[in-house]
Amino acid sequence: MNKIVVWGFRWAPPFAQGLVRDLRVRWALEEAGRAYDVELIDFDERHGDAYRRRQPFGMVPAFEVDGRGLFESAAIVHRIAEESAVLMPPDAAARVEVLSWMFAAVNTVEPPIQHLLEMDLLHAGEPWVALRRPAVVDTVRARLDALAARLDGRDYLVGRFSAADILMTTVLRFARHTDLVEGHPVLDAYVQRCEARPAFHKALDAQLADYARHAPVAA
Ligand SMILES: N[C@@H](CCC(=O)N[C@@H](CS)C(=O)NCC(=O)O)C(=O)O
Repeated sequence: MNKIVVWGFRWAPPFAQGLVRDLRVRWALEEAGRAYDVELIDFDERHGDAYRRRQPFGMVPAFEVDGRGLFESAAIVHRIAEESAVLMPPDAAARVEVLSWMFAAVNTVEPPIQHLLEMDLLHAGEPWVALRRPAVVDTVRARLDALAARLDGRDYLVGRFSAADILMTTVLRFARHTDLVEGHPVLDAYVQRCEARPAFHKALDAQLADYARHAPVAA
C-alpha cells in the first residue's frame, strides 16, 4: 500500500463529532503506521455523481489505495489489517476469529446501537420513539451482555489487540450518550483500554481538528 486517501466530512455537528466512521479508518491507518491523505467533502456533496462513484450510497468513509477504490468502513479496515501485523494475527485460526468479530461488530452490535442513537439524537421527542425505544434498549442490552460475557477475563476480543477491537470500540462509542456501555464494568474497561492507545488519539484528534478548521461561522 503506497498512496492512501480517506474521504470524510468537512464538518459534522457536535453530537456526531468523534463518531463519524472515517474515524475507524484513520485509527486503523495510525495503528498500521501508514501515511495517508484525507479528502473532505461537504455534507451535500455526498449526493453528487463524482462522490457516488466512490461510495454508491453517498456515505463516508470512502477509501483509495494505489488508485483502487474501496467503500464500507469494515471492508476498508480489513484491507488495512491484511497488511498489518498489529491489526491481524499471523495465525490462520486467529485471523478467522478476528474476521468473525469484525462482522459481529458491524452486523450484530452496531445496528441496534445505531438505531438507538438515531432515535435519541435525531428523532428525540417524536411520538413513535416513545413506543419503539424500550424494545430497542432491550436489544442493545442483550447484545452488550453477550459481548461482556465474551470480554470477561480478556483484554481484547481475540487474544491481543486487532482490527476487531477498532470496529467494536467505535461501535460502542455510538452509545456514549447513554450509560449502557459505561454502566457495564467489563465493557467500560474495554473501551477505555482501546481508547487509551496512542493511535486512537491521533486519529480522533485529526478528525476533530478537521471539523474545527471547517466549523460554520455563526451569522
Ligand atoms: N455501512 C457504512 C455506513 C456508513 C455511514 O453510515 N456513514 C455515515 C457517517 S458515519 C454517513 O455518511 N451518513 C450520511 C448519510 O447517511 O447520508 C460503513 O460502515 O461505511
